[in-house]
Amino acid sequence: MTRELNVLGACPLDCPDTCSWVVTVKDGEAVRLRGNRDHPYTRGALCVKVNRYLEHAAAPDRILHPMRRVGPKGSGSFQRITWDEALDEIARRLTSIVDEFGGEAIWPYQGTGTLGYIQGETGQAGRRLWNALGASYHDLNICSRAGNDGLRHTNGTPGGMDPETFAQSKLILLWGTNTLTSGHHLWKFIQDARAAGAHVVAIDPIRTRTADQADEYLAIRPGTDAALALALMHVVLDEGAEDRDYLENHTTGWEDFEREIRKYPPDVAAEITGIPEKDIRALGVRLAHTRPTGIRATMGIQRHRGGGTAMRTIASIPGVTGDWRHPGGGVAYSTSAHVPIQADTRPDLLEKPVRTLTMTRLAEGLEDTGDPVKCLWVYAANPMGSTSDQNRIRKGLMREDLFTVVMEQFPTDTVDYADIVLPATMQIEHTDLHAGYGHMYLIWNEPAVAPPGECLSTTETFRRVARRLGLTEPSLYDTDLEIAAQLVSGDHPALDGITVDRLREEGWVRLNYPDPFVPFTEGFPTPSGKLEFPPEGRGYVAPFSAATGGPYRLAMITPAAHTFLNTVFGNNPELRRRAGGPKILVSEKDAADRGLSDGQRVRVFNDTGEMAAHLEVSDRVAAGVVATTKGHWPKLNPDGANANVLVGEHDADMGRGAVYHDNLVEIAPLA
Ligand SMILES: Nc1nc2c(c(=O)[nH]1)N[C@H]1C(S)=C(S)[C@@H](COP(=O)(O)OP(=O)(O)OC[C@H]3O[C@@H](n4cnc5c(=O)[nH]c(N)nc54)[C@H](O)[C@@H]3O)O[C@H]1N2
Ligand SMILES: Nc1nc2c(c(=O)[nH]1)N[C@H]1C(S)=C(S)[C@@H](COP(=O)(O)OP(=O)(O)OC[C@H]3O[C@@H](n4cnc5c(=O)[nH]c(N)nc54)[C@H](O)[C@@H]3O)O[C@H]1N2
Ligand code: SF4
Ligand SMILES: [Mo]
Repeated sequence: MTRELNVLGACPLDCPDTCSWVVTVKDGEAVRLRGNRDHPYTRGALCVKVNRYLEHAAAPDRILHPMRRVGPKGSGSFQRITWDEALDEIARRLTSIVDEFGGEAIWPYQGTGTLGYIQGETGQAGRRLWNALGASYHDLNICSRAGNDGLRHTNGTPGGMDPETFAQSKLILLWGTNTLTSGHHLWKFIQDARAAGAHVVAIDPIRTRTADQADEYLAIRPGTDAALALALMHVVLDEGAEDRDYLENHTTGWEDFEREIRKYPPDVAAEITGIPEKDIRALGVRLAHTRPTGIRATMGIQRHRGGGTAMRTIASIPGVTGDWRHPGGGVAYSTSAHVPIQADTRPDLLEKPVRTLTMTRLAEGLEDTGDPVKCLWVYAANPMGSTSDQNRIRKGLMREDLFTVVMEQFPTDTVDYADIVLPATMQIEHTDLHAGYGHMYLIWNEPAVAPPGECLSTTETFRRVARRLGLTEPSLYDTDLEIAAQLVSGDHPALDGITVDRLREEGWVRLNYPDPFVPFTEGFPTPSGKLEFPPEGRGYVAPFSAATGGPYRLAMITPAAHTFLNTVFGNNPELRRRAGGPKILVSEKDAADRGLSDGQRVRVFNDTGEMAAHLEVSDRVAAGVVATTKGHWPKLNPDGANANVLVGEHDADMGRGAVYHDNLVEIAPLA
């Protein structure tokens, strides 16, 4: 008799919704995957991508064995080797690099392939080993850092609204966020709000599928959101609708900031943002008189030169309107900061302080000859597909003296440059603990099936590397369940009663916060304990794309693709088919000005690089703006490039965030 077994798990991907999922296992095989109907945020649905996760885990191109490169770097020619051979070579190379150049010559380049606390990003998996070796720190700033820092200036934390409380909002601003693509579970709460009369506004340079569903759409010029925010607050003041009591008792810096707001009346903001003055005024009036207003602003907004400032200024709005008083009011960027879990990465194992290398600056880091990186250890990352300035990264990865190890599930572009490839488990095959960055739950991931081939989890791989290096520090050998217990052992009240046993039993647990959760009722975690407005002169930073007079005149944005999750699923045949190859959306005017027509093959180019794409003439973008998406695998495109070939390695104003949506390009027919 065969029996079906349902195993509860979590989607590991870098998506705010962190779904609770149910894997049905029959005869040791995962036969069905669905969203958990009992979970209040997942509500039974996964998404168009992860519905294919089991197919993906069983895909014929899955990496199942350790491999050693045999061809030149970049060729993708490998020979299968045993784990013993791989570990021997790794131990030999790491030891000689540490002896000759010091531990800091190792760059542990961890990405967002999994957000797990045990295997992934949130727990900085592997960092204990790196500390024991004295490796450089890796600043994982690629995704949301500029916005986090901007919010920290204003609120003392990136944490804000519980997204579930949008159900209680009366005005919802979907600001630089494509909800139906990049975290669609929020939509049900928005629908609940709408059923109760809420008005929904999308603010985006692209008329996205989310904008199509909104009550109102404002086409904003990329990178100019702070100017819009200031003008909206200007109208709130014109209406005399500012919350005087809130300003007085819960904020600091108002006098200064009020002067800043006065510099951005709607007509000035209209010039900057490209949004008609009357629309800015109308939304300002609506904002002035609608409580609670909930602002969903996510990471798209901060992938610009002024990205940190944009979030800092947008976060000032509820300080003026007093929206933080109400459930359904305020700003929701990420809930991560509400999760009181801190992995113990054992910094005490470092013999001396070490440098920090910055994820968004990989090209530069590989070029630096002063204190060179000699080992690049890539895990859960695909920098050849996802990181800025692809051409220079490629050059860096070609360096013969660079020892590159890649732990991967699939033969990505980055794998092609590895000296040693280590086969990695997928989520149904390993243990992990997750929290969403768009909800307030912890979710347990119990392994459902045995790993295929010789795949190992991140933790097990690092345990084996440590053993082969002869390291004796006991904490390097903690089991996954021991790590899990450490993670939830904190004494923060939000963890009261949450144990590993309970997580394994129930699959998910809401953090112990009041429900509905209204943050900042007890003050803000800023130095003053109050919401801190930006100083005068610091309300708005113009984007790189506002520069005029140069040879490149089109502002290019490259947001999330509907069918990929970053570069994950970029090799799935059906999702690739649905996405089509790289496309570039261009307004009718810009196409006509360049003599280009719909469907034509074009080259998109600037001084950083060049990418081939299909041109789509579209009324979804305004003149001066062009849009493509992230996620395509460069090597699966005929020209071996994706949009990051056009993204310069420039810093946003805060946290050295990447400027994926702030590059100027030109377009010409493909010869
Ligand atoms: N399907 C899918 N879902 C994903 C991802 C994916 O690749 N695919 N990626 C995941 C990851 S890693 C993250 S970090 C999250 C974040 O995802 P989001 O926060 O949604 O980030 P983006 O997709 O970069 O941009 C969101 C929207 O912002 C718009 N935008 C760009 N520039 C500006 C601007 O200057 N102003 C305004 N107002 N809007 C602007 C874009 O056009 C886009 O519609 O999504 C996650 N979810
Ligand atoms: N043009 C453009 N580029 C962007 C963005 C953009 O908006 N525009 N967004 C940026 C953002 S928000 C982010 S977060 C980054 C993401 O950039 P990265 O962190 O590099 O993420 P991915 O490209 O998805 O690559 C993750 C890899 O990890 C692998 N993986 C998944 N799970 C595991 C695991 O458990 N173990 C191991 N060893 N490997 C695993 C997957 O197979 C995949 O190849 O991309 C950025 N790149
Ligand atoms: S990618 Fe997001 S929406 Fe899709 S299953 Fe994972 S957490 Fe859910
Ligand atoms: Mo991200």
